[in-house]
Amino acid sequence: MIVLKLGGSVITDKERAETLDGEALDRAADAVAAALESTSESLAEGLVVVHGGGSFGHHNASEHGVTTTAGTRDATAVHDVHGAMKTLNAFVLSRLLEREVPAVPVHPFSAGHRDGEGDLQLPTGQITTLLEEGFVPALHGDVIGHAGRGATIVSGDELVVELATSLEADRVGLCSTVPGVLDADDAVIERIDSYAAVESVLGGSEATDVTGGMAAKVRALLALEANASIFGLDELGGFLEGAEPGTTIE
Ligand code: IP8
Repeated sequence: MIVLKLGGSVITDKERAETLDGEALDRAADAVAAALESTSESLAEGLVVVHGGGSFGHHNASEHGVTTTAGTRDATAVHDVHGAMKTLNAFVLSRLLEREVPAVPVHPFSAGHRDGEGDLQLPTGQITTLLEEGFVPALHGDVIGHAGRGATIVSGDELVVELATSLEADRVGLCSTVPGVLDADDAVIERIDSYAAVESVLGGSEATDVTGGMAAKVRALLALEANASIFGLDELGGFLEGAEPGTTIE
């Protein structure tokens, strides 16, 4: 099965709070619908969609001072962040449903938590059941209960890594605003099999913040069993049909 992340910056207008990039979301939904219709082999065991926040969720989180590590015990803050992400999730679901993609919501806030070590605990029984029953579960970056800290943020990238591991994904795709991981000359690096090989272009080892940029993504994806691809929206259809566009992280 495939775990696909739609980057928040791809499907929203990052310049304006809580504004969708409707055209980009339509293109993404078209690609997903077409790939499911073509009964592509790599989708035979199903598809899980995860999306980020973009102009939804992030500004609410920063207004309330909530990050992946700084928690809140203010219920209003939780409602604000979760509410914004549910609004975006509803947009994503409706665009998929319009194209007869059987997408259904799974909200991380209600599905998981962080333990006292800060590690994400995300039971996946409901997701595997939904997959087996032919649905396309759609998760999103969210606020989540955090033992000892109230509630913190879980990013879409973190969910992708967790789901790819627990669901034993065959392939992982990150649809991004860039066509892949870029080298110093802005050319797409086709394959990455070790962090050391790309450290000079991606930055030093401090760059481990889970929501922070390409360096953190690459490090997390290198740790996965499955190959992961980072590519732009133009390549989403190809990826879902089995191609390895953009950068492949082995
Ligand atoms: O955009 C975080 O998800 P991301 C969403 O994947 C928030 O980092 C801030 C609730």
